[in-house]
Amino acid sequence: MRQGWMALVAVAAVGSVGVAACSSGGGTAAPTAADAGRDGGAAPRPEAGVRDAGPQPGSSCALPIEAELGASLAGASDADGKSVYYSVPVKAGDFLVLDATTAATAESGEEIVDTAITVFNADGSQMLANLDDAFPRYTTDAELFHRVKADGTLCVRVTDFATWSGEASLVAVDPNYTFSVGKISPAADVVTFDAEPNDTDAAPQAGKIKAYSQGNGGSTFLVGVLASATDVDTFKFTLPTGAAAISVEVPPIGAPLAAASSSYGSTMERFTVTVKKTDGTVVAELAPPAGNIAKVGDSLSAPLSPGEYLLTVSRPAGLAAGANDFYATTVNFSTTNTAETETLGANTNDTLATAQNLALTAAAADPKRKSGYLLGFLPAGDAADSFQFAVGANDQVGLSCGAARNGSGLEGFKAELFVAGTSKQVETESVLADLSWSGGRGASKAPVTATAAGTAVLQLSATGRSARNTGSFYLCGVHVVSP
Ligand SMILES: [Ca+2]
Ligand SMILES: [Ca+2]
Ligand SMILES: [Ca+2]
Ligand SMILES: [Ca+2]
Repeated sequence: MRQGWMALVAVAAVGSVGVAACSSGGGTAAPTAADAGRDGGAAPRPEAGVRDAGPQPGSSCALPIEAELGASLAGASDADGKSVYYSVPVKAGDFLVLDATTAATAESGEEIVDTAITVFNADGSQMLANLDDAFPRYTTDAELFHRVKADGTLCVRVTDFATWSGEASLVAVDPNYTFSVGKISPAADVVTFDAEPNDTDAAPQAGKIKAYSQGNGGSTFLVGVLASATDVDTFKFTLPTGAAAISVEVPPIGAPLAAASSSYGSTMERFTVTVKKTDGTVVAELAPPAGNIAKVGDSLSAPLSPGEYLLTVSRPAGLAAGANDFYATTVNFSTTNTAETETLGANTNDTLATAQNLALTAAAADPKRKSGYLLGFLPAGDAADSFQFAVGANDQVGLSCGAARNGSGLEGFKAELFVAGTSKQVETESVLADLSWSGGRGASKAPVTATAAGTAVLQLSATGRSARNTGSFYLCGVHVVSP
């Protein structure tokens, strides 16, 4: 669940960080000496107070619109390829949230500008952070988190996605956005802010959970810095009543800084996240693959029983400490998929003949698309789990399954689809890519087409279990699309 800029910068009550209703920024910045000569050499400057075709405030890092921390400023990508530049005074250690929000919803399309944000040093010569959409992606709006390395001024560019990615851009029907920049407040009720010492399981930092406004569970926005080569940050949470799972996003906090690539600008490419019981038993862990840190799954997602848990953020194995190893992520405590009916040790769904029925529900927007979601466990001794559902002739069966990629200790997790008793497709989960059978981007295999109406069975199994990570869970979504 998205926390929102205001919630992240606001302290609980009176004395909150001032969020300027109307900033002094727009239109008041004067041309600086630094940009003299850039706009036509010897041409005379316009008279003070006269605006002509010369550079407008916001047109470059040399001529930015001033934005104080806490400011929200109206802007627009109202010319093809237009970017607007803002200057922001900052201090070392400031943890910033930068938003460019629009009227976009999860359903809206290209009629509303798709915003993107890039953070530079003051003169624009060095990129410090770069981002298209938020992580996870809710809409096309940009939401970027960045920890400031040194006192000074940042230059922040807001532009549209096409310009950001180096493509030709056309003005959207609604080109308007609000650019906001603020300091994340450790006192905000949605924020759990790294406060040392929190290095041991014996003395963790208490994490905050803000209850959802609807439904069971809650969330926190977790931010911190691994300040030394040995720093780890451990937080303690109690699973909220009615919640049954934890999810921790693993955004591209430190992806290489480059055009058309999203990165918060941390010197740590990704982080390892470990969930333990308070007795030290690891129940879930998502650790970036050695040598392929950026290929880690994009979130840990694990079922939990009621109780207290320790969540540790640490530096991926083999990664040297950097100068600004910060992290920023959303942690959700929520409900999860319907669990298999097999109880541990009963092994009632191990074969095709004993497959459990999987209920598929038609999508409200598209009755030809039906989906079912499941949570299962493959503890030692459980040979396989099987789930059956009906398919029609020429139905396409896609799926998205995760075990180790979601933080489970299962190894060699395998998905195999049978139609009318015949194996049609099989795939073993790789630690480097999601197991996803679809026609979409990032698919590991294409969907399976049923040649005739019949019963399909999805069978899941594993070849091994981690000695460290006791999680034996997996999650699957099954999607059947009729012609
Ligand atoms: Ca720390
Ligand atoms: Ca620590
Ligand atoms: Ca099972
Ligand atoms: Ca089973």
